[in-house]
Amino acid sequence: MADKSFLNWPFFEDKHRALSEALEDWCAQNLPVDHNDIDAACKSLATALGSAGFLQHSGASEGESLDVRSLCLIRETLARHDGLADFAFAMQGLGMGAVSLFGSLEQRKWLEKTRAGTALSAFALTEPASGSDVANISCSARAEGDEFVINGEKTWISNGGIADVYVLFARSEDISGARGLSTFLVPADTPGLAIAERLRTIAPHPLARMEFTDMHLPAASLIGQRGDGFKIAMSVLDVFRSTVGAAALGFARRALDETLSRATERQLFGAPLADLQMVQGHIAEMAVDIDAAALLVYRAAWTKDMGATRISREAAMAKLYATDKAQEVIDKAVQIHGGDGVRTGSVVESLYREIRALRIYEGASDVQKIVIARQVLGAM
Ligand code: COS
Repeated sequence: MADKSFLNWPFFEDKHRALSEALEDWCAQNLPVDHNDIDAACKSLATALGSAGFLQHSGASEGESLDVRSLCLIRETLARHDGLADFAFAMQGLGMGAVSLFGSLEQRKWLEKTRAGTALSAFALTEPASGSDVANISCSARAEGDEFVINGEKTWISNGGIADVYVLFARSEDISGARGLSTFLVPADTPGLAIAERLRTIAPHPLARMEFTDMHLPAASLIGQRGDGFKIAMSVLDVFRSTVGAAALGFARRALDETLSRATERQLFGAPLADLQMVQGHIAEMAVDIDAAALLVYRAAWTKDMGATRISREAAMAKLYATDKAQEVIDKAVQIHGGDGVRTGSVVESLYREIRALRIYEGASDVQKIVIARQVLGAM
């Protein structure tokens, strides 16, 4: 059973402890799911999380704000039980993040569906030539009368191919750099939108490369102001990067739980593994890394929930530290499991594959360092 003592930290309120308990019960009854057909699994996970009410936390209606501590707690808990469940929840939040933060009343109608689990959403930002360098986006949104005409490509789009609605970032202004981008809400059945390729990864999730050819969008598709696309993307990432750290934390906690069982049950040299000081050293380091990551994740979430407008530094620190340390924690778990640690289908083997992408998506570790350094230098 994972350590829950962190819930007594001053970052949390009773509603968070109640949420954690309810979700833990739900996970015990519903997870893990079969991963054979990941599209079907993600759809049914969204339906199940929606009907159980947990997806309500993935978005915010007009006048509400996202509770980042709840987002993080849910991701951490789901990730501890099943990475695909975490993914299904996370995408409803990230996909609709721009609508939660900046959407019009009409656009927010989609939120009712994504929060109920009856529609799936996706965040279409990355392009073949601009993953880390968002200001370099080249997908174009040409204004034509009261419409925008979209041409270009997006890649590594999570939920690509199964989403019902996409939030798309494209260049609407005739200027290069961050100020030329805008954000659009695009139903998946819009003519001109095509799923060009499904992408396979070491920990399979629904992912696609998409092409847009003369796709006409009404002006009402614009989320926020024209030219504000870069800032909208960064504001969404400020919220959701902490939650990536939370998912990493969930994976790391699971790796420690598995290690504790292994170390107490497995006999070596006539005694449990846990009697060996070198194993104890690993366990101590894993526990410290997990607590330090949790402090950074929930510090970032709490700071945002207390009303901070920008938490770039806190969110980047949380994501960088939690994902990098989770990788180390899981690697130690694999080592302590010996051959069973690399046996296909074992829990730690799947965690080992699952954690890797978190150090890349929503801003690679290297990008988080750039964000942190700029904030620290800027504060001088
Ligand atoms: N919230 C609001 N505004 C922000 C912001 C934030 N978090 N971050 C930057 N901005 C604003 C800046 O204040 C600046 O505004 P002004 O032009 O008014 O001064 C503008 O946006 C441009 O910012 P900056 O100069 O920092 O842009 P850069 O192109 O240098 O940004 C990084 C570089 C690397 C920080 C950025 O491109 C980034 O985060 N990349 C990673 C993206 C990512 O996560 N990709 C994965 C795809 S999603 S799976």
